[in-house]
Amino acid sequence: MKITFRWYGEKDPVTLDHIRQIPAMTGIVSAVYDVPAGEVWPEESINRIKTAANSHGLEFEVVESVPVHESIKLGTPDSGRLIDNYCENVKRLGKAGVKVICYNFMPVFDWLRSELETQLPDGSNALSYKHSTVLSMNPAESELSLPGWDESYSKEELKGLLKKYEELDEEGLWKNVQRFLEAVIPVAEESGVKMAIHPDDPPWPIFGLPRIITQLHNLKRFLKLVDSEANGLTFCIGSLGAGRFNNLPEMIKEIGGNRIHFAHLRNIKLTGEMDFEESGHPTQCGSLDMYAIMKALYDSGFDGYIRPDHGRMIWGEKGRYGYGLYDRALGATYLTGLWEGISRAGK
Ligand code: DNO
Repeated sequence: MKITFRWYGEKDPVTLDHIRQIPAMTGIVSAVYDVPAGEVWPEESINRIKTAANSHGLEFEVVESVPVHESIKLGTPDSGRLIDNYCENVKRLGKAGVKVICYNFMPVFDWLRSELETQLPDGSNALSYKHSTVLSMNPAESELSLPGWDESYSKEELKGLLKKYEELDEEGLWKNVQRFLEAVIPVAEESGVKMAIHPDDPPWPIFGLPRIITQLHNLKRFLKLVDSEANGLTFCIGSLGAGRFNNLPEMIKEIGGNRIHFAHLRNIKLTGEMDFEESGHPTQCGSLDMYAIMKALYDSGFDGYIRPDHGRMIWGEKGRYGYGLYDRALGATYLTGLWEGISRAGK
């Protein structure tokens, strides 16, 4: 297991100097941020991230994310060219020493929260999700913005996209993800890269858009589409754990450590049937049993990368929602300690 930390590049207020001081940190998780989705990443840009990481004593072995262009998800006629570009990115990243690529197949919107600054009783701020608020939102008019979202669309383009998805049901999305995998996985195998799809967050359809990477049955179906170790998962417990129907340790056991290449480990507190707040990482702060989850990962033979995920804003920190330094750093040391306890006891 290697513990890593997400870094949003040169413009991130959290610097590589900060990250290297987090105890036991091995590397960064990053991406080329100035190339639009669907285009090929220049090798110089990839190598710049690697050089910056390495010069701070950190590795750059995990990319999050190489975005999948909406035309690929929709299966429109230009998707062939865009899939070729995707394959080229996989090759280039493999050449630069990247071992895992995280990506997602969520239509239009990436992760979603309804509140960005929910005040918790201890005075910290966290992201939260209230389903009734989301139901009342108009996605084409909302001003909401979260780190990692593709915001290159105008309001008109966004409306057009939403309309196109109305004609594509879940089975259509399955067909398009299969076509994507059939092209990309052989290239990943040749390039020494493992693909790791990120689950849909939250794990249910939003704004009438289909979502398929949501629960055990679907994850198993996904892994069988192309039955190769290079076709794997990012096991994001905050995403999957929002669904009360998901038993996370059981899912890890069923899937097996050889298909989980990356784990996003954070805690959430379930506050309603489909509502939750993000919390501090330790088990006692939220609804997820972090010990049972990490133990299941250990027992499954998992040997991939982990990272702390969204942190609360604590100690007056201001920054990217979910991606400040302090609470994620606390999360990292907690995860490192928990893993040490589990792995030593397992010997
Ligand atoms: C949220 C993240 C997501 C995730 C992408 C992966 O913080 O976990 O933005 O990185 O969906 O493609």
